[in-house]
Amino acid sequence: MDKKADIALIGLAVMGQNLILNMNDHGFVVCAFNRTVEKVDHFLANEAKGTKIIGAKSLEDMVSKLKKPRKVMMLVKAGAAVDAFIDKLVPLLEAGDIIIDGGNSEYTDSIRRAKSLEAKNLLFVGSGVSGGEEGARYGPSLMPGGSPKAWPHIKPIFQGIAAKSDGEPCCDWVGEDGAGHYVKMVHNGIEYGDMQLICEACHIMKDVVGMNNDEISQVLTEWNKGELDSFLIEITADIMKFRDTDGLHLVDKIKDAAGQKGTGKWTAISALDQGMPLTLIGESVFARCLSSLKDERVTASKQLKGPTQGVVKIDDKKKFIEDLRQALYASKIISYAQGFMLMRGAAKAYNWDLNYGGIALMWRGGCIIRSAFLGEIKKAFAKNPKLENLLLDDFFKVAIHKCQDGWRRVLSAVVLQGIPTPCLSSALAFYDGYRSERVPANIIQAQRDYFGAHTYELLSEPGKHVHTNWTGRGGQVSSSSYNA
Ligand code: 2AM
Repeated sequence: MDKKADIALIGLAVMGQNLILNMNDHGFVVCAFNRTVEKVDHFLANEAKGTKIIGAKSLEDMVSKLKKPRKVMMLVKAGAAVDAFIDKLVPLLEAGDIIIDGGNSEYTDSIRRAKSLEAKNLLFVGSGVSGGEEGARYGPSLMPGGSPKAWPHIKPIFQGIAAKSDGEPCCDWVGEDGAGHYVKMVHNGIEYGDMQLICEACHIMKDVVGMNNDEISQVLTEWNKGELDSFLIEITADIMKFRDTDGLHLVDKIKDAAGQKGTGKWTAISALDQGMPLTLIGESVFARCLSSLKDERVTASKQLKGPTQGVVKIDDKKKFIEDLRQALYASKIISYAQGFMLMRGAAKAYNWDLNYGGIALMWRGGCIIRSAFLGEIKKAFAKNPKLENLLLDDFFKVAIHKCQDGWRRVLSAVVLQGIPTPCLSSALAFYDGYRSERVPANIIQAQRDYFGAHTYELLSEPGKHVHTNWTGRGGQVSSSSYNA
């Protein structure tokens, strides 16, 4: 048996196994390995039976079975396990060989690993992989970044196994060092936002319009035929109508305390670090935090009153549902505009040359946020690769103009009725802030100068920083030598 493998894959949990089977389906010979080596034989004798997949008994054995330059992909637990395998692999590899981390690693780790491996003449790829187990098996969205020299060697495998959208692979080179994992992180943040927006829309249908779960499911199914066509709307339509064995809706029996694994939080942290107003994703993370304070909410619900004027009357239910659809669509536009603002900021901070249209295409299929909408984002960046903000693209400008009146009507109703809509509301606040030539930050500057002599800049004298003695008589402006 001296058949050499095209790639090795370490990590035989479900994601790893499914990626191997997917690669095999596309004609690549894969060598499988796992820390617990018995799992290799089990995999070969069961899931991989009758395929061209080969196995290895040790890392040395695995490396000896690979074509050069060797490509070793890891799908192991993020963190120490990745570093442990890298440390063991380095002495076994030669200059130009490629180590790929397909796990859910933090982008800062990928930046560090790329730099350290490149210093050893090895190539590193940190790749986002999205689409869950099903995606891994039949077509994930792949977001590889790292050492650019690795890309031509892994491109046929990655683009071969990735999901396709209109015949194009949902996989392209993202950028240097940690760019792939960064973009995957933003994908997950956007996923948090999309999920929370849909929850808010369902909440409004239930408590403002008074609809039951089956009616909500029907509306979502309708929405899924138009601008909002997406995987998350589709599965939520299924969830809302799903009945338990006793005939009751299962969703109503689930505890309203959302879990999280951290990628939404990382996205928000990165936004704060960069000073980017990623308000919608931030609110979606906080909404999960608030939901998980279940006991506190139960106590508070018995003591804190809502609005006194009672339930808002909806005269034209059909019109209100259309307003709600527009509110959801407009908020989604804001969320993606903010997500791309964040990536633009990161590209500047980390020196990445990100291909924004390519990123939209990578997310167009295969992953959790896949949607028709991403096709429009792809088009916007194809028209203008230097587009500064999605909101300034003609398509999205017209769309948000068309939606905004309905969006405002819905939010007026939910505010009057006391329904929490952190994402729908923060999206509108962002829109109104972003389109404002003048915001009240001049008062903040005055306050900062008043209590801390932080100085301010006069509109009439750009670049000049001045301080005023606000408590002194006359309050005259005096020049200052310090730059705040
Ligand atoms: P195992 O089967 O030997 O547990 C997902 O958990 C994958 O990551 C599995 O393949 C698992 O290997 C691997 N993994 C988890 N923790 C690890 C560690 N500390 N070192 C190496 N592999 C690890």
